[in-house]
Amino acid sequence: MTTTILRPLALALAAALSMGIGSVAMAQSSHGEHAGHGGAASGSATAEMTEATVRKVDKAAAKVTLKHGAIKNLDMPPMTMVFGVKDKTMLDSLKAGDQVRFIAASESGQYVVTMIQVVQ
Ligand SMILES: [Cu+2]
Repeated sequence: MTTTILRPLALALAAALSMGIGSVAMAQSSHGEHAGHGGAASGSATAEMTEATVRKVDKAAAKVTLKHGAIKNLDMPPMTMVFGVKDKTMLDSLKAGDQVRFIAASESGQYVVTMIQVVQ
């Protein structure tokens, strides 16, 4: 009686353990890769996307304040800062508090968001 209950339990536990460890590692590596693949699919050598939280949107000045993670292509650590945007209409769908992914570039001494999307 006890063995029929315990054996499946032990198997399930072992499976859950190995799956748990496996999925944690996968979640971490696939996270960054997903963002990169999504953006890089069409234009091969494009920069990786960076996650950020929108702090402020200034449509009149075509600027957006982002609390961003490390931006690899700009060699920039995580911080909150103001970016210009390539196109003002990029700000239409953004509001303070939004979680976003974006790509920024340095253009004539200014940091400019070239691509941004809200993360659902
Ligand atoms: Cu920055």
